[in-house]
Amino acid sequence: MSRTIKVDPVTRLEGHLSITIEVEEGKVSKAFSSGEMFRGFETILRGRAPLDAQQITQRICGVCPVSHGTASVFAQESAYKVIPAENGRILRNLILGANYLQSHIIHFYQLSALDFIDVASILEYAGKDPLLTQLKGWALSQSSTKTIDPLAPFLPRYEADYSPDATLNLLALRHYVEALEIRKLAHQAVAIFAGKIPHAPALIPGGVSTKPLAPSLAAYRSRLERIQRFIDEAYLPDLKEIAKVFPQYLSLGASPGAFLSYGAFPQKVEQSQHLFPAGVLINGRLAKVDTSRIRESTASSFFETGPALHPGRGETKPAPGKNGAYSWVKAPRYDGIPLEVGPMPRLMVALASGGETAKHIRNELSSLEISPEQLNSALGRHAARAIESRILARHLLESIDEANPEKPSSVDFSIPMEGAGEGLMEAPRGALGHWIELKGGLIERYQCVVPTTWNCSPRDESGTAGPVEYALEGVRLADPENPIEVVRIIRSFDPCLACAVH
Ligand code: NFE
Ligand code: MG
Repeated sequence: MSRTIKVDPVTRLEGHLSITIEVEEGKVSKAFSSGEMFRGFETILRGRAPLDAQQITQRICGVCPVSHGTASVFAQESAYKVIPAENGRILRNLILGANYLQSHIIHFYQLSALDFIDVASILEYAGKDPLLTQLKGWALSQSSTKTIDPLAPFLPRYEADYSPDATLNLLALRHYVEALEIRKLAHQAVAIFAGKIPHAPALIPGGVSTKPLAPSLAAYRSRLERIQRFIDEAYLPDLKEIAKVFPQYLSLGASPGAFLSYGAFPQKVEQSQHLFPAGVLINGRLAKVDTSRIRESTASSFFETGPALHPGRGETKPAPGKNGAYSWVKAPRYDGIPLEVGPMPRLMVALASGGETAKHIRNELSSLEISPEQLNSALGRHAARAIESRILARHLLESIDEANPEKPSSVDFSIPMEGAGEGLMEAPRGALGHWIELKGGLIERYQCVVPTTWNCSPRDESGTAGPVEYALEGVRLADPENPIEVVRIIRSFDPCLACAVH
């Protein structure tokens, strides 16, 4: 007998996602991923001055504004034919890098850890750790009457096979609280060179508008060192312990094995080399990224149906209530293939590319006792975020000294009346592209293809499911009333629907 289950909204993620699954004989037979709202940034940008774009697109998201600002200045630099200043490249990497770290840490502790560890352990806590005592006191204070469950602040949650290891639960909960402080430091590190966060004003075509002055560099370094300690002493060890308790999630939730990375953290102003390299990896075969192969399908999306278009020619024509549509997310495809994007695909592309980063990834994987193949799984995605954080923190600390306080952080440019540009970068959640077209000195067309647009895409015109949909199909549910397996797999992608629908 088949039944339909709707998880709506999926909580502990950004934006409005609902997932509908069909369950047959205890297994997910079909999954449908729906972005539940329209935002219209691509429409808002039409007819505006081009320099508005890096400010307006940052409002797509409060979690990854730096990424949209960066993709926008890359798109404009490509349209204006300008190469940014070397200091600009370095400071952009420092800004984006600190934003990655806050994003990965909050995703693991605040958004995902409670899928695995048992938060109920806090009620039994009788020790003297101030953070845990505070957390227990807070939980109890929120439910001071006898009729309210003492776990109320953390409810509702599915009844599930949470970790039975009280020591692990309490340690992870301690880190849950500590992570908030770490995140604050990461935000401060971003703001030192970004001007403020969220929505960084300092990102401009040609570079950044702040300078790498010695006190700023020192302020950044001290915060990064503290964040690095947390990654090494809490994030990676907690991940390793959780993987020991839930080994099945090192295979559950795999996507078809087709990955994209545009390349993260350019090591040259020409973007010819990245800390995490660019590439398309399909069934183990690595190729150069060729964006002319990208098309966005609207077959199952609430947009007018037409031929799937390249984003450089893309259109945004909402069609609410369209027959057969079930999502406000478009469906990007590469040669017709849905690609998964994010930290795990970045590591997969880096491993296939070889070189220094691949060596670091292999070392980290072996300390976690995870094989490269196991990365394509729910816990593998979490492991990829932790590994990426560690490699990135080390790299950022090394690159602080490359900034030169004596040199400018940006170069001048002029805006042509006509032109077009493509800005490709890696946001924390994966490959992000902005496409801009200018006419009469104003924005004629602006299109974004966003990480969660790839991952949470609905079916395309040939009926092929998106990566999240695919990852859910075939999964066995221990208790369909409590589909914990489903949310563990969805959250492993770190979806941001606010971004996906833009
Ligand atoms: Ni709103 Fe974002 C990142 C971008 S995700 S969080 O990372 O771009 O689709
Ligand atoms: Mg778009």
